[in-house]
Amino acid sequence: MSERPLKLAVVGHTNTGKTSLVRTLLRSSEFGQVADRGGTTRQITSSCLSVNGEVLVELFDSPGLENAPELIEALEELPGPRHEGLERIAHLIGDDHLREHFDHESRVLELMLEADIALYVIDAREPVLEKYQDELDILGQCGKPIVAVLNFTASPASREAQWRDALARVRLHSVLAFDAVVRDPATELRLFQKISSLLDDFAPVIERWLEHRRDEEEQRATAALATIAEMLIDLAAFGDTAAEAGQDIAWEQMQQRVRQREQACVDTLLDLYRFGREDREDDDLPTSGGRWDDDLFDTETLRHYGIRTGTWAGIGAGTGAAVDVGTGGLTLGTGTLAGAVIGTGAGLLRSFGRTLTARIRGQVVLMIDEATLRLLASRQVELLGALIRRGHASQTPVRTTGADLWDNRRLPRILRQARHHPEWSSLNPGHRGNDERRRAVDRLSRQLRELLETP
Ligand SMILES: Nc1nc2c(ncn2[C@@H]2O[C@H](COP(=O)(O)OP(=O)(O)O)[C@@H](O)[C@H]2O)c(=O)[nH]1
Ligand SMILES: [Mg+2]
Repeated sequence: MSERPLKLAVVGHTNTGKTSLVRTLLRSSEFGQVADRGGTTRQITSSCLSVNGEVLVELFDSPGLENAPELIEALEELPGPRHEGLERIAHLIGDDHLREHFDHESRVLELMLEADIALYVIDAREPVLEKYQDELDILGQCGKPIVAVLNFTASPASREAQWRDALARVRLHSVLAFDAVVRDPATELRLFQKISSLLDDFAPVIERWLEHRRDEEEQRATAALATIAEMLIDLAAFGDTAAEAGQDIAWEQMQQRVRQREQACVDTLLDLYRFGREDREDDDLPTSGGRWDDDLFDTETLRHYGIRTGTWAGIGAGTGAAVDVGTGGLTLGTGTLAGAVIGTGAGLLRSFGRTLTARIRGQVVLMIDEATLRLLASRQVELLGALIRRGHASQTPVRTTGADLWDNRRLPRILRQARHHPEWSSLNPGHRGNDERRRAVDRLSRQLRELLETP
């Protein structure tokens, strides 16, 4: 059994996705530089997979091997029997002149001698050229177990079969297709299982790491679902009162607070999944710079999500609901009426009435309508689903497919109940973070989890 961390070297040709793979394993888009052109990674850079401060795995990212054909010639010219590959490599590393000439390569070879195992990353779209076979030959001489990682296998140009065949010919049978930009827990598990099968001594270390990762993912998802549930409860229970004449301004201000509340939720989700703020511009997450391009209060946005908006007497959705406090009647005409309240207007009034000091005729209660709540829930749960599956090397935007989370069926009971509990919303003045609210958040979280898990 090994008492020290596993040293894992990531090697391969330039631009095959080595740094991307490390990012995905680390769950960090902050590691190294990823670029379309070659030679971005010039030095060996290391980082750790640790549990409670204890390092379990050391990851080493390396510069690409660029000059394998010449290197193999140089190795062959060195003195000594032909099968003594390891000695020749040690010789090359120790020779100042050769070292200087094969700068990148000798660093990689040194790393190979130090590491316990190497991941050889392949761009599967590339034909199996001789230079790659030379690379494999040299790496093979280092005497360390190697797992071949076929990247870009999702591409139509992938030549996965040819690569598998070529790898088998050099007796490399540990091969795995692993798209570095997609986070697929099952493939990641298989990768570690392969490593474990090649290194018995490190099996317990790897098992501990996998267990930690499972727990971490579970906790993260729980926290993320609670974040969404809290936002939804906050907004379902959010209400304001205004004089009828001033309701447009009041509604404008409310919309602003709703947008901010949603943005806070997006920020928390991105932080939880460690997509750094500075990366958002590049990552285009979930739209530009972590902001939704579509406005919450736009009917087009609702339509994109397949949320029916035409059910309320032809009044535009994405508006607030207005209930006349004095009469309990609904006010029409200014466009601030929405559906959810029609059925529950009287109840709403009662609950809000309690919080009102002045029951003046002509006063209205404004709330977020049901269509907007659906939209908020749908896009946050969709964002979460995308973040869970997103690799940290991903450079493309998250695309929302746009589907109402509840399929246009009724909102969950707990959200409808929240409408009558203004004290549950942290946006309302009389907010109390009581047990009832906590239970409501828990219940909604569980329901959201079911929706997240059913594809
Ligand atoms: N579509 C796709 N692009 C990838 C994948 N892995 C890496 N890339 C892209 O390929 C380029 C090179 O990746 P990088 O990690 O810098 O390669 P390295 O030179 O081997 O470290 C970057 O533009 C990455 O965004 C992948 O699995 N799928
Ligand atoms: Mg790199």
